[in-house]
Amino acid sequence: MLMQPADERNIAVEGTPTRHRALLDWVEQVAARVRPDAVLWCDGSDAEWNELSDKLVEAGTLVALNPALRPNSFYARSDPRDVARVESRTFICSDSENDAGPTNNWAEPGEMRERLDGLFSGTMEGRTMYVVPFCMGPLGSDKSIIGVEITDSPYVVLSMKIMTRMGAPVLEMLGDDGFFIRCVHSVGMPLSEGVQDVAWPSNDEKWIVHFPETREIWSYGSGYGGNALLGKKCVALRIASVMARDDGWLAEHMLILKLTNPEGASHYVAAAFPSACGKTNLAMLEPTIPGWKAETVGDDIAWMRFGKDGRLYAINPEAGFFGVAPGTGPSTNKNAIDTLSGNTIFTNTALTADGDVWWEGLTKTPPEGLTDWTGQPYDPASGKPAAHPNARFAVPAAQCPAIADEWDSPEGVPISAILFGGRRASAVPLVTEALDWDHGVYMAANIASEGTAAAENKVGELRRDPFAMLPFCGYHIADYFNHWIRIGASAASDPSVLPKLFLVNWFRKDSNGKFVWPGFGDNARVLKWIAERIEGKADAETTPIGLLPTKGSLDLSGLSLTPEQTDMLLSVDTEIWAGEAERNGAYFNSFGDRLPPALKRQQAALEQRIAEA
Ligand code: GTP
Ligand code: SPV
Ligand code: MN
Repeated sequence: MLMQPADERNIAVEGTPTRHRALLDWVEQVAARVRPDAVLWCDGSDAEWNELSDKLVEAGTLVALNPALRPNSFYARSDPRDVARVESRTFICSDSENDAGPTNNWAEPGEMRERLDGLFSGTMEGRTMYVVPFCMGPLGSDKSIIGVEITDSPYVVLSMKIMTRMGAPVLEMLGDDGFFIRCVHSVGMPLSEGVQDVAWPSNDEKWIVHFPETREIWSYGSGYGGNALLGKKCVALRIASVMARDDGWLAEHMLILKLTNPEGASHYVAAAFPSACGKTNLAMLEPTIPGWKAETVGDDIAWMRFGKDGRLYAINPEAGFFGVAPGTGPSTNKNAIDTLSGNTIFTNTALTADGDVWWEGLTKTPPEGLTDWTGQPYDPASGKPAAHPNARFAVPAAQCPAIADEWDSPEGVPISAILFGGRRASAVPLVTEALDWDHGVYMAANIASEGTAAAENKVGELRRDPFAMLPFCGYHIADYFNHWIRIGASAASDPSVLPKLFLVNWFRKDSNGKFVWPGFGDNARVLKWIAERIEGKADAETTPIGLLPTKGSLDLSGLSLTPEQTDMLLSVDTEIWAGEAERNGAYFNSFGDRLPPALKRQQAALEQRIAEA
């Protein structure tokens, strides 16, 4: 850790850990605007972690958890107004409004820069400005992308150490003139004369701003998750999706898992589900079917490029999991529970009397003497949850007992199947295989999902979330659809090994509002069918909406589903699907001429198949 007092801040080569002139100049420029008390270059060392965590415990931002129960772990309570991503405050400031498209907020870049100049002017007064070099992807991989986040939040620094490869090795990889993405973050609470700091500084005014052409991010006012850990959603999805469009690859909101059958043959599978719709859980699942094994490669983001052999290879650009705590328990996701044994930062869970964390779903009943996420003694009779529904853990990926050996392989893993899904109480079957690549793109473009606590939209309300990328695509979503169509036809791909595409839905509900499918470890049954489809071993029935498992080809042995329940999971109601198709068509029409012709053809073909059924 290298400290530079502001008054001696000659950001020359000497005294700084890099000779990268453009980086040094930029750090100096930002410092001149935000006017911190000191500038600190983070090296990512354990000593730095200890120093910062001690400081945050002293300041009351972090509670050190009971080391006998959870060593080197900490607990933070955010400001209750700063608990999730803020999509309404997230902007894509492309030069042209049309390039941001109808699903992003856009502002004129010049005007936005002026506004940011004002907001960031003096925003770090009284604070330390941390310079955090980070690498998305394995160190030394030609598939990785380097960023540098300037932040005034030590909580962000600690979280970045968990979630990314961070510090000195990254500067080394960057060299004297390497490319890096510029990320500036401030909680937006300068400690001017007389201002007393608070445990979780933030600002009611929030701006999460991306300049895709210059690959820049400016984030103001929030200290939380995807708003503040800029390597994650801002770099690895919004900016990376633009870079991927320009360079012919894919940056996606997807988990990656390795599935091995009883004979020892493996397939790698990627899956895109909207926020809080089951990626972490599927990435860590423990199959309930004998002999099958699942291992984790990534739980939230996948970058995929064609290899020389024409296969699509995926890397997980992250180094940690920033997962939803509530609902995570020994019976639903034991691997996650075991991952969290130490070195973890928890945010907005409840705190137990003996200095550990708790959330709904960890145990059946809450222990006595809980403090809830707002800091109040918890009253189970209140009907309110003790943990915020979007309470999260940040934990190193390497700690996961199910982590695959190749999780940080610089080449990535070859993908055999890509799943898309969402929360759909009705209509959508358990699993549907696409008829071909373009049909899969059509299905993914039409994903809709019931809202969750991970974002601002109403919980339970159905919203379109194409490819689970609605909040994360850094450009016009219809151009993104077209990019996917082009990837399928890419000269770099070998069509015979292009991943097969599937639509899945774990969230079908019966008339009593109960989930019909047991989910979690039993999702391995669906993965088994998918693996057997890839190998040409399992049967499928052609329906107007795609290929469904035949009765008998999906392994339901040992489950106590009634025939009606199985039927509900595995049948297609053409009347309901006529309505779905109509709504898809209306959704597509909202993109006008920008919608790729291939998707117009898919729309017409679906309508025709339903009409003929
Ligand atoms: P983000 O980190 O926001 O991107 O979320 P995620 O997609 O990783 O979701 P996660 O796996 O954390 O799951 C979110 C919620 O969905 C939790 O409450 C889980 O218990 C629940 N869930 C996950 N898988 C299943 C499933 O198969 N069936 C049911 N019924 N619920 C599930
Ligand atoms: C999501 O909302 O998809 C997350 C959490 O993974 S956050 O990092 O806050 O975006
Ligand atoms: Mn996510």
